Amino acid sequence: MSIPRAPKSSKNNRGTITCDNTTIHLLQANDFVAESIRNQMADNKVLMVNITSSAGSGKTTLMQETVKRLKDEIKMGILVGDLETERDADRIKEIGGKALQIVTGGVCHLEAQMIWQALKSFDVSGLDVLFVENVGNLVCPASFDLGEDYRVTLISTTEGDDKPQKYPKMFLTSELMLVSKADLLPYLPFDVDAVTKDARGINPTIEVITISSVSGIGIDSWCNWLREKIREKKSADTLAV
Ligand SMILES: Nc1nc2c(ncn2[C@@H]2O[C@H](COP(=O)(O)OP(=O)(O)OP(=O)(O)O)[C@@H](O)[C@H]2O)c(=O)[nH]1
Ligand SMILES: [Mg+2]
Repeated sequence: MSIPRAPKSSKNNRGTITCDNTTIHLLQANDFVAESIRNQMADNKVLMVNITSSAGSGKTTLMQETVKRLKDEIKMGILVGDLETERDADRIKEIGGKALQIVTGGVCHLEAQMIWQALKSFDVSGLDVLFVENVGNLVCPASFDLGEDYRVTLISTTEGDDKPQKYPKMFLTSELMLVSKADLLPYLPFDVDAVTKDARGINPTIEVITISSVSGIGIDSWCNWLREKIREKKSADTLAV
């Protein structure tokens, strides 16, 4: 008896984007919804931060650490995207965070309409910041505006310091690069200065903070970055009124 083989093509009917023209139309539709989300966040004075990285770079662990440190000071909500399972949202909820999982059913990135749908059952009023943990992948999430104020990309010491040049769009479209798992630097051939130079060669204004959710290196700087952006968002909204 022959064992059924998994389909190799990604041209299936689940929303995967492979055709050039379709991609252009889809991105236009995405941007339209993203703008509506941006307006909703402005109305609610909520800072929105899209967290991206390769799979396993430490996004959820950073979210857990951020909740632990700031939950008494900053009101946070976290939408988490994954192809399957509720595991990341469960990890955040276990330590008292407000989280909702978006299961994409095989789609390798979050799209604005997924956020729009999630927001129907996730109340953002009263929040200071809405984080979106994107699907772990440095390629397609770079093309989808979710309506965020800032895009923050993690690059972990375990994945190699060559990623900015290999996946330039993600670093071009991010305002902050977090070099994660810095506790492992003594054991790995990872050059923070070189990765910073490469990222700034692509995006001269990208900010860089080196962090470890395990040892706590740089987490104060990350929290201060967040505090500053929340403050700026609230005062910008006030000025606009
Ligand atoms: N040494 C070390 N390990 C870490 C650090 N942060 C996360 N990890 C580990 O890295 C692994 C992946 O961490 P996650 O936080 O699940 O990564 P993620 O980016 O959310 O993964 P996906 O959602 O699957 O893309 C886990 O085993 C974590 O314990 C860190 O700062 N240092
Ligand atoms: Mg995760």
